[in-house]
Amino acid sequence: MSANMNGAMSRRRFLQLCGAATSAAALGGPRILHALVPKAQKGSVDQVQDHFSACDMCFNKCGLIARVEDGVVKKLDPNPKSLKSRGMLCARGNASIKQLYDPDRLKYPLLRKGARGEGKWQRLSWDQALDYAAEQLDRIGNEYTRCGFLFMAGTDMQSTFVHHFAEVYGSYNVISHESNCLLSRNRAFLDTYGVVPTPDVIHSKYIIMPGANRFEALVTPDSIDLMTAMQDGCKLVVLDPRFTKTAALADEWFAIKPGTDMAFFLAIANVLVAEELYDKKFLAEKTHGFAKLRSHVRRYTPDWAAAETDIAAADIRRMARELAAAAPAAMVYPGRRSSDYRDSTQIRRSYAIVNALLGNWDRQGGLIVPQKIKTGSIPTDAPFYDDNPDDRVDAGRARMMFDEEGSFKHTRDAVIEGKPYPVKGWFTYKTNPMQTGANRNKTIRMINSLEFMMTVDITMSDTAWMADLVLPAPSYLERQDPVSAFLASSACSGVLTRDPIVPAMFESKPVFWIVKQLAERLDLAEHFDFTIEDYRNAQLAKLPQVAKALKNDGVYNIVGHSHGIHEGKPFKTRSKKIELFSSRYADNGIDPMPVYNPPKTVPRDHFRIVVGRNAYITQSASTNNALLWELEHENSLWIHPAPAQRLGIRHGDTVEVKSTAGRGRLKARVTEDSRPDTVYMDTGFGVISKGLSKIYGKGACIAEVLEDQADEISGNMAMHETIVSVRKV
Ligand SMILES: Nc1nc2c(c(=O)[nH]1)N[C@H]1C(S)=C(S)[C@@H](COP(=O)(O)OP(=O)(O)OC[C@H]3O[C@@H](n4cnc5c(=O)[nH]c(N)nc54)[C@H](O)[C@@H]3O)O[C@H]1N2
Ligand SMILES: Nc1nc2c(c(=O)[nH]1)N[C@H]1C(S)=C(S)[C@@H](COP(=O)(O)OP(=O)(O)OC[C@H]3O[C@@H](n4cnc5c(=O)[nH]c(N)nc54)[C@H](O)[C@@H]3O)O[C@H]1N2
Ligand code: SF4
Ligand SMILES: [Mo]
Repeated sequence: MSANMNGAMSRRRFLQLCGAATSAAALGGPRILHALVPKAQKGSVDQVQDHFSACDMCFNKCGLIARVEDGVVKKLDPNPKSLKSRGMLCARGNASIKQLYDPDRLKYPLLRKGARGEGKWQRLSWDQALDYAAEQLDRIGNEYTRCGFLFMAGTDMQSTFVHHFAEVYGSYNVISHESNCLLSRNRAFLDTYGVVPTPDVIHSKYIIMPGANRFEALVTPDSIDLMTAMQDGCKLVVLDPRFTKTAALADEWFAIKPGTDMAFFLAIANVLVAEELYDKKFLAEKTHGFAKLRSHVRRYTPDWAAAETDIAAADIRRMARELAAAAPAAMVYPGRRSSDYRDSTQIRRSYAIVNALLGNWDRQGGLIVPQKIKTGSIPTDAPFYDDNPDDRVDAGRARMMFDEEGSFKHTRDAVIEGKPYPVKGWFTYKTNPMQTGANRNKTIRMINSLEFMMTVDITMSDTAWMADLVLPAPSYLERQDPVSAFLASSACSGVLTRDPIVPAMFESKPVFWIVKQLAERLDLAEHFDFTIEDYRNAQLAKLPQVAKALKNDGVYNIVGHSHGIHEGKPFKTRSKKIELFSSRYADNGIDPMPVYNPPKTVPRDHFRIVVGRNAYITQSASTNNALLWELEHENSLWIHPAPAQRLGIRHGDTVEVKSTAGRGRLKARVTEDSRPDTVYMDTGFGVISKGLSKIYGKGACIAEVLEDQADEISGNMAMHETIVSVRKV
């Protein structure tokens, strides 16, 4: 458990608090749970039932079994049949019970009364709320265009219904959290391999992990497989300006200078090429542009890279040789969140290219593309609106944006500017851009330029706090979801679903119901002429074996070989090969191979601020959870002792962090766990919502301090470009 300014809790105590069987009087415990559950929902005292579900405290969907006693969810256990989660339910998963029985939950529809963000609300009935929302959707669609209404849905099995609603309503301005997360990584790997691969961690013998934190930022099964692989002799090298838990457990950790990873990997490529440490047959058969790459990387020597990265040339050379010796069961871990630099796509291209040189494609311990089950669907069509503008509102603001994803950053800019056309309405579902979109002041400006904003959430997030209409949703333990097929690893892709474990509390309603009701009010009911049950049946119509496994085991696992299965098949790229050189980039005026530009210099006593995670916070969303809050009451600023001393800052002092975007006040955590030129703070604090009673008034909001620069190719947010000053207050 991380050193924590507010007192750490032992693992034993945490688990005691999770098991509601313990007398958890300090946190309310069973008595409060019972008080929150309406009498009618409680069963008889000795009724105990176990139900399958899939955790939704983050996107991983770990399989679980929920124990319900007397109508109350008492305990969650991992579902041993869920291969993806490998028998694990993390601290956040265990804390789901406190998400369900959270006194801070939204209970009924609320309409804003005072000024935006003032926190004055009027309770509405569902009919009043839906009539009002439909009226606004209709009005904005008519006064502007249908594209004048923006839709944003986060990670969720029901987000597909929000997308469907946007389509039939007539807006193609649909965004998600993904342009704040991993789109530049996806861009880079898609443009190199034609597909985004899965790292076969469990079989790997040598992993370089740049800018990823698998032992805290959990991704199942990679996090668990990494431990297994290391027990089996896999070597782990971590590049991170912070001493993370992953760094602590690694064989080697290099506190790389932020923003210089491309220099490191170009130098690795330089050594592999110069010393001919690559699979010649593989390169000849499967890659495009090797000769060009060879001359491109000649200038990127380890000696040159050492000065850029702060990693010794001898270490770079040694690691290149070690990687090659372990290949093809060796990899540069592709990573996940890549919302970091203006050239993130090109940085990730350099990872992809080193992987290609290692010849690890479709090989055990390398990069694989496991099978995925193709579920069915209900065919739907959407009306055509001929007065709509030609393109998305953010079109053309990045060079190669994903059409279906767009960019949060560029959309927000376009809305504020009102260009190329006005967007005046916003629907958000299960996403909290006030905390997860860099530059919070800009998000507030965007919201203030709107005529209507509605938010569907389970609590009064900062985003809900700014909305005009707030609608309460059930948590995952209370709702029925469609079926979801996922890719996981060499041993465990699969399918899962969710059924209500307990009835939805308060007046909460699932977003499927909400958009269906809106569709009815907008004369679009024919496009939502189905139930979730119908939808799920259509998904599983041709997959009886999946339906059976879901019923018996709570999950369907695809097992069997997942490497060596693409042999002889062309890559889905222009050249039908792995593109070391991208002619498509060249055609778009983009460097066809990654060209290194050094990051801007950090002036003395200024710092680069970076984003990251710990194991008990999910982005912004779990800091107010009663159990997880016990582990961290407020965030603090990681700052190295040397600059801290120069600035007269001692451990525990209150400091102000300031950038061109905004500022925040929080306590200093003086620690050698961060480079002297880099500071860090957790996300999910410094909230403006008074509806988050445990954390309101605590710590600072990193989204306020982060500037909103973007990756030039994908439009992905670039959050690590921000330079801050720090002073004691
Ligand atoms: N507990 C927990 N688990 C999670 C999540 C969560 O919120 N909480 N979120 C899930 C989601 S949505 C995602 S996308 C993944 C994210 O998983 P990761 O991408 O692994 O997570 P981050 O913590 O964002 O890791 C980024 C790391 O990069 C380091 N870093 C910053 N700048 C640089 C740089 O220039 N070079 C290098 N080499 N390193 C740098 C940061 O210090 C940080 O430790 O985690 C998933 N799992
Ligand atoms: N500062 C900062 N910014 C970040 C990141 C970061 O670590 N720090 N991480 C980036 C990454 S990798 C990602 S993926 C994005 C994620 O960005 P977001 O999509 O904003 O993710 P969360 O912060 O998890 O917010 C989820 C919201 O959904 C609500 N919610 C939870 N469960 C339910 C439910 O069952 N139903 C409904 N209706 N609502 C629910 C929560 O209350 C919360 O308001 O953020 C990105 N931006
Ligand atoms: S990693 Fe933890 S929070 Fe995420 S789905 Fe799994 S158990 Fe839940
Ligand atoms: Mo993410």
